[in-house]
Amino acid sequence: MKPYKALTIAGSDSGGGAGIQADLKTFQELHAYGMTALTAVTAQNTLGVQDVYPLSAKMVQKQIQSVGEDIGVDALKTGMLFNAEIITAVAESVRYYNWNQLVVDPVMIAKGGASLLLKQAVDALKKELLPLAMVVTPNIPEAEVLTGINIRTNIDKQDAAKRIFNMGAKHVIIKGGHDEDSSESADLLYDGSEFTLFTNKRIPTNNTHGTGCTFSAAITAELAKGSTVKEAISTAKHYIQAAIENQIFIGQGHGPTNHWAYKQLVRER
Ligand code: PXL
Repeated sequence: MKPYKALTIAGSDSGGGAGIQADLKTFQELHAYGMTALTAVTAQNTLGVQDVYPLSAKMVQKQIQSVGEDIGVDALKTGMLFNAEIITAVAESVRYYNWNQLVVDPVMIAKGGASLLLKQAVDALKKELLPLAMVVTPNIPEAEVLTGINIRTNIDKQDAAKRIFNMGAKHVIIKGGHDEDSSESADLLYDGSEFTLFTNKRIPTNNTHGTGCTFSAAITAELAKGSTVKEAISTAKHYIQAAIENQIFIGQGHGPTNHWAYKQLVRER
């Protein structure tokens, strides 16, 4: 059997809950062969981000090249990109290899408030990377930064999704996890013609660190395996629900999700 191959271009979370660590765990659980191009190292645990050290754009590009020249990629995702130089290098590589199964998770700030994308880099993300994206996965605060819309109602959410679609991404999914007044977590997908809602019940828990990384990694793994975007999102929604519902307790702060829960549930079924 030929393995399906997924690449993540993202930062390292030493605590293991977010970033490339979350991506690799998710790829593995969903049976995609995982590869990485590291953009930055964070010294981090469940209490917060203690330090951030970005790699050079050149070194990011070389890692992508090493993977592209030898192994190949069925689908890829981006997470923490940190600065405009890295974004430009990534966009250049994606165009060079004609990789169109690209999931962009527009990571901006960590839960504790640490910046994972410099303010000056938001424009580069919009202009250079979103036009290459098959799927972009903003949460509500990220969708607000991308569009300048203050998202309060469902209509605002739809307007923001349309606005981001017009930046060039083929599918926009605005995640509902930050809508804490709701008893549900409803993710709104827009594909340029229709809206689709992916809804699950909200779980009261503090252990949600790396949720966005994990969700976008699951979409990427499923795209690598040949799923349609809607199928990939549906599986990713189940994967992240299992990871939040079956919580594990790691560290003293904001803990990670449970990456093995989905497979465990499937096995027990
Ligand atoms: O969840 C966003 C994210 C992405 N990448 C890295 C992170 C975080 C959040 O903390 O640390 C490396």
